[in-house]
Amino acid sequence: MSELVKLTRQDDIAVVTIDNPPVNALSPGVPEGIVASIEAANKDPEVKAIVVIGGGSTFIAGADIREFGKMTSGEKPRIALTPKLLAIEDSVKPVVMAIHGTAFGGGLETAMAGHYRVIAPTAQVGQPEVNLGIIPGAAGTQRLPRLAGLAKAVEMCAFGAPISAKEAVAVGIADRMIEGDLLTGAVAFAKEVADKPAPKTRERNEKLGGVDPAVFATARDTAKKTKRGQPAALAAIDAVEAATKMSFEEGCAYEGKLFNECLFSTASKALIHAFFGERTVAKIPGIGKDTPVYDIKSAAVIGAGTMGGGIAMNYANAGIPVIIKETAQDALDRGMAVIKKNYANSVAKGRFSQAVMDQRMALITPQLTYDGFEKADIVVEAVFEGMALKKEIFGKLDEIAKPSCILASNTSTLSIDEIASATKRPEMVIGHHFFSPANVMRLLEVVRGKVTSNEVINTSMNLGKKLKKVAVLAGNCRGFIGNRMLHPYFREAQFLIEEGASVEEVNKTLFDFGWAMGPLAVSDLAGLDVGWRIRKEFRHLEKPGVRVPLVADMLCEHGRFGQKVSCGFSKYDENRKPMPNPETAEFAEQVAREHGIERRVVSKEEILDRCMYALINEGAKLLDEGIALRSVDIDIVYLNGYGFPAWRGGPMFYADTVGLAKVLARIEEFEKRHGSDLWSPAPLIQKLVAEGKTFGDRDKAA
Ligand code: T1G
Repeated sequence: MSELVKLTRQDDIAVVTIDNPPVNALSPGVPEGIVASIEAANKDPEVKAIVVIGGGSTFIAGADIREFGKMTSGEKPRIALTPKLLAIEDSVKPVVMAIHGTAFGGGLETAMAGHYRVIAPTAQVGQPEVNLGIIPGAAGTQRLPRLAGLAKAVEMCAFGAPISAKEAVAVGIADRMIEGDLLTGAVAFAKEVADKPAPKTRERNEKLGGVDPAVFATARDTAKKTKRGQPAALAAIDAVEAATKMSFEEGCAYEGKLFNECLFSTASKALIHAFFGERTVAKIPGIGKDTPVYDIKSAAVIGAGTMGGGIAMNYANAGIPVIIKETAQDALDRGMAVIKKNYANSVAKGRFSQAVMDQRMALITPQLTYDGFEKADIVVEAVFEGMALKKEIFGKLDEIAKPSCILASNTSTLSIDEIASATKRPEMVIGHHFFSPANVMRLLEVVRGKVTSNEVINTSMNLGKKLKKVAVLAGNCRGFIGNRMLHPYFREAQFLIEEGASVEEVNKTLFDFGWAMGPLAVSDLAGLDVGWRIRKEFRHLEKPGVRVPLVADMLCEHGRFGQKVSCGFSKYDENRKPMPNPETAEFAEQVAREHGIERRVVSKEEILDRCMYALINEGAKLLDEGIALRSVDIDIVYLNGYGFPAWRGGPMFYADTVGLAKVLARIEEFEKRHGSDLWSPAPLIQKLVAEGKTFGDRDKAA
């Protein structure tokens, strides 16, 4: 019997316990151990029925995702799970699957191969494979519709969201909810069914008939809109639909074919990179589980503007009482009104109840004074992007906050070290850069200053998880990781319109690539005046004689600040639908005329490469400087903060898929044409190309 699966007995019930921490993944040895245990139980005359349960905090969370890389690299052949699940289903003695925590992917498929399923009230079940760019590969698309019906199966397999225990019972996946101890309840249930026939899910076809074909058509339309660039969602719909047309065996073979096609797709490799990336970024070299963390039980936010309000909501959502301070009553009222409206929208959409909203609102204390700040475990400053104001505030906090209070700034560009210099405790100062809307966007850029302590960094990374954010550690430089890389990306987008591309061509090219929005559309949404103000603040840092984009400044000088005034690079109608803005084209032609820039037809390929390679090149410089720890950190920043398509894996992963040699050659071409002040290749790219390595290889070696 494998170490990963244990077989015990409770009276005449065999208990098979999976013990493969942390999530009981179906690693090699686990499926084999389950089948061997069930076979042994069937041979034991004293055994009447069998319970399968997960050890630790969860049932099976799926196949072992780490094995996929070995399969796609040819290191290991794919070991099909389906035959093992058939062996479970063919058990003569009834098999009861006892589910707690999560039964995801291969975990739910294993549960459905059992004859009965009982479930703990807080458990979740799901087929989240599409989030990894694949589809269920162990008959999930064939057994799930037989238990839950076709519509529910399509929804779960094509869109990947888990369902609650209550819903699992309601739709027929689970047979009973077990309140109290799950094993006790499962053994009692097994005794009840011991003498009953063991119903095989694969033979339960009653829910496969009479389905409205619109179920599949509607799902395909939704998938085309919401799962752009991700073929797995459509493949999952095809596989579930096959259950209505093919036998179980034929359906499984068809599912297997689609599974393989998806598994070897770049989209799947990218999404699996993102899955593990989100876990890797939490690991900071030199800061381990033994590094102390401060206990954050209360918070205070300075500024009730768009960012301050969203940040306060994150704390309230996590159950942490939070003060929100403003300088004027009207500003405070406006901020609180936005918070209230945001919560009311969530209640209206059924995300949570009015009672939950009231609880969260009650945790937010609006005020105009610093009263209570002396008790706060963390203060987050979210005021206007001006160094003088921030230093004044941190100087004040230095006087009133308790010694163990973490002093965080939500600045998106300013130096954390300079802000910290306004205090006598710079080791307690750190950047907590949230992304707008802060209560929605998952990314939290945690910016360490030169002397920020490991305890403060570790606390911030853990706090990120508590606030349901993906925290990524960045070094202190202008724009940290995300905004620093965005600068050359936006620069090239603007240069391209000066050289002859239209705003629409630039936006569409990057949108088609997969970005949520094109660069000039993002600038219009964020407000051109934000960048204009920062450019004016840093004008003195610009190197004389080096080309800078000029159209945005001209638009701002004419008050064309973007969507908020219905006019920026593009014009916007009352429904915010973009239309060409002739002024932008005029300003671009004027800039070209005045600066001797040749106007020409610019290819889609050049638009994409100029924008993407500018981003990637800057990313490589960040890695060289240690501002970003790993290339995957950069990828996770862009996937969770900048609308970069997850199925492309992130800018650095994308560069590896293109091939660094090709990327370098193109950068060198641009350097020749546009000069090394703008396009000097990052030494890291040159080094990796010389060594025949990738960014991924560098991460593995880190
Ligand atoms: N395989 C391998 N490692 C896994 C894993 C998995 N399925 N799930 C989690 N881990 C690792 C993770 O990398 C981390 O490692 C640690 O476990 C804790 O995870 C045949 C083909 C279950 C909700 O997609 O959604 O089945 O960083 O930090 O926040 O049809 O993990 O500590 O080294 O996320 O408590 C389908 C994936 C697979 C579920 C727990 N299953 N996992 O969340 O912990 S495909 C999934 C999760 C499949 C079949 C197909 C979450 C979780 P480390 P964690 P958590």
